[in-house]
Amino acid sequence: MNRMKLYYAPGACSLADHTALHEAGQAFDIERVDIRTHMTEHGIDFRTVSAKGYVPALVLPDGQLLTENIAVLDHLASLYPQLAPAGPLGRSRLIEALAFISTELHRAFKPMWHGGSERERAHAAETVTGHLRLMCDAMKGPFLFGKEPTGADFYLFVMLVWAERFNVEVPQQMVELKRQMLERPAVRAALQAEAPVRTEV
Ligand SMILES: N[C@@H](CCC(=O)N[C@@H](CS)C(=O)NCC(=O)O)C(=O)O
Repeated sequence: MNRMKLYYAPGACSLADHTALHEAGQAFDIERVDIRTHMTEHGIDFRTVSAKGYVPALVLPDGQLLTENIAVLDHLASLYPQLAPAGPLGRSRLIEALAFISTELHRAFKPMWHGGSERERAHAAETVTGHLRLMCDAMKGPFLFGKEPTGADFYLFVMLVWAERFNVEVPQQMVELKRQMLERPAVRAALQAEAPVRTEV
């Protein structure tokens, strides 16, 4: 059977999907994308793979392409239930968290990645810290939903790596979540495959 194949860029949000694939424990393929030139490591124009031109993009075993972190991480949770919280509302809670991370937290970093003014970057940093505090208030354990991380925690981890990179204030619970993440073999494997990515605590 064909394997899934993830198109990723080092340290980008696709690190969440990459980590989830490692947590799932099934073999998969990866291909690096340079998001400035849109060329892949095999010399293919990535826009011929995904017209959106951004990562993550996951090619499924039947050849279909799945994009958007929310959809990719939810699909992986449908295949590997350990990537979602348990219980009847588990998948809905996962999507709720993924949507918040994608549309509020991830989006808030835009001025930092895309040359915002000092004022815009300061405002963005405050927004990120505020969103992280909100998430802390709802945390059910060391990870968002308890003792074990889900796909949402892997996405959150990427946001925490970015927060570190841009010197954004992070609540202590989130510092601890990031530290625990860095001990997980799946996180280490994804980071090693994507190296170099700065992750200092
Ligand atoms: N809506 C997309 C956004 C993905 C996204 O922002 N990807 C960034 C990396 S974190 C990217 O590939 N940017 C390159 C570009 O937009 O050309 C999702 O949630 O998956």
